[in-house]
Amino acid sequence: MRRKLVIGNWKMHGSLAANAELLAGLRAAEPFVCDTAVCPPYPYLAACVLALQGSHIALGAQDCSAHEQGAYTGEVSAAMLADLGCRYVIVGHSERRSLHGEGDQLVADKARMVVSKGLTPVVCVGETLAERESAQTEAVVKRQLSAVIHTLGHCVPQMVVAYEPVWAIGTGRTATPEQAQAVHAVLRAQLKAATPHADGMRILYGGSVKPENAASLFSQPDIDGGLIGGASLKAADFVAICRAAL
Ligand code: G2H
Repeated sequence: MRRKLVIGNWKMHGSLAANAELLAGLRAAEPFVCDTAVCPPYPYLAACVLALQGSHIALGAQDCSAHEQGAYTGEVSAAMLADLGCRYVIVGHSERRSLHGEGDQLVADKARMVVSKGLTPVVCVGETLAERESAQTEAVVKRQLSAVIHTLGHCVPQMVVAYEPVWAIGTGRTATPEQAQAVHAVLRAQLKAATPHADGMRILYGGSVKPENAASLFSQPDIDGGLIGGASLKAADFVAICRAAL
């Protein structure tokens, strides 16, 4: 039995005041039946650590460098995120892949760096609309996950996978529970071929998850929670989504 996990990806939103209000709203709703985490922008992580003291809501980051340390202006290392108290690091989000040209091997290298610092990479995979419409969905997500599987080796069970169809991200267009489950089953099978621990691994769904559609998505056998963007910015919505993750 996998415990569900709901992660808020705040993307490039927030302010000190808005974050404090949001976290206070989430803390007031604790405890949750699922595991929960929030991923604020880097500059707010330290303040969020303090705001989450004594809470079961974990902290994550939205990205990290594939490098250990060094002359990489603007980059943030996985070691720094561990130092701050992060538990999760999102890697390979489609916005990183499409807007910053991140390829499969770079994403895999980031995941390996995250694992090496004792943190959990949340590895995002997903197809574009053109790829779905040309029946490439399975091939694309398998290719993306394969790079990470080969790079992590025996550490594969330490990652969380997030399936985020690009056409459903921030568009208000959600994959149906059946569409999402079909891809999650493909990913589970791929993990099973790589590790005997695949049944214990969590595969999250992301892409316009809202309070209204969360329960039907989370009721699918291979959907183990969600990576939530827009709806994670309002405490009431994020709380409702966490409560749907039974
Ligand atoms: C997908 C998701 C969070 P949203 O990017 O990672 O965002 O829920 O706004 O589609």
